Amino acid sequence: MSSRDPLFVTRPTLPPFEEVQPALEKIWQSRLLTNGGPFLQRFEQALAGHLGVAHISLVANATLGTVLAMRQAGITGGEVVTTPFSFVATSHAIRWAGAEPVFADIDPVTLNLDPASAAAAITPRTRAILAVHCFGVPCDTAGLASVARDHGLPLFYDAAHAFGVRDGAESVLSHGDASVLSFHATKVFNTLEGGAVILPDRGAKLALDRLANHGIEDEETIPDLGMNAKMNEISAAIGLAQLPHVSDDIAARAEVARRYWDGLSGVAGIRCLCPPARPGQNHYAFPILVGPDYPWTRGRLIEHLKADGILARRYFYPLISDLPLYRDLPSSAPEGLPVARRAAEEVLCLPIFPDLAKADQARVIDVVRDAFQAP
Ligand code: T4K
Repeated sequence: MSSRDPLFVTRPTLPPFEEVQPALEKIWQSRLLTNGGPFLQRFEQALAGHLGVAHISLVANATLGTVLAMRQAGITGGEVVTTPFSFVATSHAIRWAGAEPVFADIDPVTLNLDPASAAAAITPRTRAILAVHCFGVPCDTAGLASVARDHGLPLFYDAAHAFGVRDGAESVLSHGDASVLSFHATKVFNTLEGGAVILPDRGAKLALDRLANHGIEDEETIPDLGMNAKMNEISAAIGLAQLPHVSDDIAARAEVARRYWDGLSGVAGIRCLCPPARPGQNHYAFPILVGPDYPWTRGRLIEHLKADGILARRYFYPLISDLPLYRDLPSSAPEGLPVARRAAEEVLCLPIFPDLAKADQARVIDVVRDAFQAP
């Protein structure tokens, strides 16, 4: 990328076109475009092997995958305890599943759902907990599992950001009653649009597959209120072609993260959320928290970056609980959620993607450091 182009917060990675072309030709010849075709079958198997998990259902996107993961577990109403510090799809999925979100506060270190706050938000109407591995940083999975177990609740993970993330020796996707990955264009691994639901057993996987195909069991038997959430054959073929490249992509992201860390971790008032030395990361994002000791406000930093063509983004501001759709819920009260509120005021995601040029990245670091030179 030339330094004259706008520098986006992310850029999709695509496999070399010639590696996808033969698959596209096969799809054109076979005219099998969707509904569980051969590329989907192959991709599903290859992905399970790559991620080290046994039961995967591919879906059209993570939002539908999350709705169906909850429906598959029998959620049709009541309340679901969740984090307000996420992309709006997390709470929208709860509403589409027929339940109401109840917001609990986040942990100040991970910015993920705080188990104690989640426990305090549980009422007799609670049907589940939906946590998010925000920016690919693992949640306190042991703490959340213990809360879920104590209250007899299913625990779901929005793992949209967590492709390939490991938590110790294990895939972070092996926790809970379902984890949902996003393969949207902006993610570490993309199929243009797409997603996957990781489930604990084959029965749950088959139930989710059926829900994603209108609830159809066979031509005459349609027992469930399903929907259309199927991944198509072109997305599956792109996924298959991406898979051999994703480890190199993550390694390239790790180098970008390392350079940000070297350039910014000592800057007064700036906290880098994801120290690159932490093992098992995928470096989906490079979030910084712009604190009171930094000379500029976050807004002023954004303006300075923009003036240099750098389009950093406030993921996630506003809090979901402050959106008109959700702000009248009792758990959205302004005096609640202090940690999430502060994170939303301070967070800024800097550009990160595998082929981010060193010179472009140096510009980002320079602008952040400029605050100490400017009058
Ligand atoms: N849960 C969480 C925690 C999520 O973060 C998300 C999605 C979901 C669930 C839902 O997953 P899916 O149902 O989508 O599978 C973007 C993405 O659209 C969204 O998928 C993502 N989270 C969110 C964090 O970011 P926007 O509105 O900020 O996207 P946009 O279009 O401004 O894109 C950001 C930048 O990426 C652009 O400035 C340029 C670059 N870009 C984007 C696209 C789409 C490209 O270079 N090429 C592209 O094709 O939401």
